[in-house]
Amino acid sequence: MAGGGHTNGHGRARADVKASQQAILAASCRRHGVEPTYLASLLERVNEDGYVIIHDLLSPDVVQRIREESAPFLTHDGRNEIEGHATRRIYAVIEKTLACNPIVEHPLVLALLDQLFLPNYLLSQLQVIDVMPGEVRQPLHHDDGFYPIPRPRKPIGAALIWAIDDFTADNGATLVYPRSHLWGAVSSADIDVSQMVPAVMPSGSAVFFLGTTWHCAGANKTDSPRLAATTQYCEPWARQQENYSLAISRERARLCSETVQRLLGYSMLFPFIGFVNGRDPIRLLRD
Ligand SMILES: O=C(O)CCC(=O)C(=O)O
Repeated sequence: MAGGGHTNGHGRARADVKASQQAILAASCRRHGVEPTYLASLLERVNEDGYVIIHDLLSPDVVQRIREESAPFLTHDGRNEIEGHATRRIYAVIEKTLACNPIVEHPLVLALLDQLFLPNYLLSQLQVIDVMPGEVRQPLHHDDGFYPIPRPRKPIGAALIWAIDDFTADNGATLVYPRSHLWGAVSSADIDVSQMVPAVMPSGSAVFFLGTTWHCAGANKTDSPRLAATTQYCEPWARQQENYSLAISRERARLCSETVQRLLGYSMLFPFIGFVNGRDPIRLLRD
């Protein structure tokens, strides 16, 4: 009897978790205007493979604005292998241009993130990345590897690489290792790069992957640069990689939507993380 009761208790708990996940998905789809079965199919791919490629996310206008407004800042090659000695990057992007804001707060991305992280998850990084001709493959990594919490575990963040140029197998398309989000601790030297999949996709698409998914930028063997942007997000209890309270001025943050403001850090994980003077920091932008 006791055993049966225990089993039923577990069954009920599982059913409650599933019902609550479905409620979160339905509410998030309503809020962001996303079709629930489409979102569920993307989420299934992410949970299975650790990543999904999503086509047709950006209009040509948004792509063109990112390209034009980034160009003046793409002047310096990287300082190490991870930045890429033949790769140019823009940090603190929002201080320089608002052209990338539509990708930071893309409704489909927010709907996906709502399923993975606690409310008021944060933007951890926003970069524009231009992989120049001749660049070699970036070292393999997973994006939440700098949080000192052993694997296997749930991801602490998730990222997208947005194709501004078409991504091809030859021009440096991001390489992703399917199902590597499930791995425990491994050394990058033991990973078989030949099993990695290039995120081949047209301009305006993005590859979405978990912070636990191993990946890297591919080598650019062509004569043209490969322009991309990346948005990375983290749980609201984790420290953001870019220190936005110092990198983005309050005047600049005031030019952003409330969604982007909250993603930058003008938000709280209620009741105790992120407050300013005991209150929600979004008030700082309204005073
Ligand atoms: O540019 C890419 O395709 C990947 C970049 C990346 O993973 C990184 O810089 O951490």
